[in-house]
Amino acid sequence: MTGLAVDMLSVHLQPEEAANQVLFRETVSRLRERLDDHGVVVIQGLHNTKDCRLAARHVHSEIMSPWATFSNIRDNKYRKDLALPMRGHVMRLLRKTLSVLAPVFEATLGPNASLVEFSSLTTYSGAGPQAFHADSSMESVKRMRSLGRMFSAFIYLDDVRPESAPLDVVPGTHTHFQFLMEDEQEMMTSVPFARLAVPQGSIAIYDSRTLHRGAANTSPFARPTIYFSLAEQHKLIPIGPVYSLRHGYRQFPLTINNVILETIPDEVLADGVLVHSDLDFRGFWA
Ligand SMILES: O=C(O)CCC(=O)C(=O)O
Ligand SMILES: [Fe+2]
Repeated sequence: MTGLAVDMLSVHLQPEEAANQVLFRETVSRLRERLDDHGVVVIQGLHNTKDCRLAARHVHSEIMSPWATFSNIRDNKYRKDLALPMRGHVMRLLRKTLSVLAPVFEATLGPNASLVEFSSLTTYSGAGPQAFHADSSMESVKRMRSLGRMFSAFIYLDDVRPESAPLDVVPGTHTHFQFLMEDEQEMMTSVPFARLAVPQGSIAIYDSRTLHRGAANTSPFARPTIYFSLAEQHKLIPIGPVYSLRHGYRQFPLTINNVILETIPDEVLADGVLVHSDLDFRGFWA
């Protein structure tokens, strides 16, 4: 289902909120409610076309680099998952996103959540559907309570059409999917799901326990995204996700505030190597 299902899971920003990059208190509550109740929310109209295009070019240039190494995600033949350098247009987009959404993450994950993934996922024409899955799993409610809550957020750098690899989600599964018997889990993959065909500049945030998949791309267009994952601080993080983050950044416990306040040490930011986009963008996009 697209249309109505996407509307139910979406929060549209008021023009004033998008322009000032500050959310109204009611918007923060609405986003929190969706995340608590459905395990997924879409925010439309967060980023403008120019920022999305610049980030998409940056990602494309990184993917084309002969040194690019890709993370091992599900069904990755036509899906390229590339952990990103924390610089340039993609970093600006991350900073902008976290600055605006900080109150939402504070309300759901507590103060200053940890940044555990910063990556890009481009799904090319010809990709088949992934199997429905939850990114993290845990064996008991007790275990779930002791683990940190974790969200992943995809920023769509181009319009996502129903046939260009949208995210399919089964809302509300974050509370119990883990604890179903195997055949019950199987049944959950055949219930109606929401197909998040959303305009460029939207962001989808989902709980890592929510049942979802990357759908097929039968269109001629690639679906470029950047994504990040945040987890509650001072708790163990769930097992399951690929934790797609450049190796150098794993040495330092990165948080939302490090990104917003630009307090990541230079040696961590440098990550040891010159990246392809440094050459590509020199003097070109400045
Ligand atoms: O591509 C997407 O929209 C989702 C990808 C995904 O769920 C995964 O690789 O675990
Ligand atoms: Fe996933």
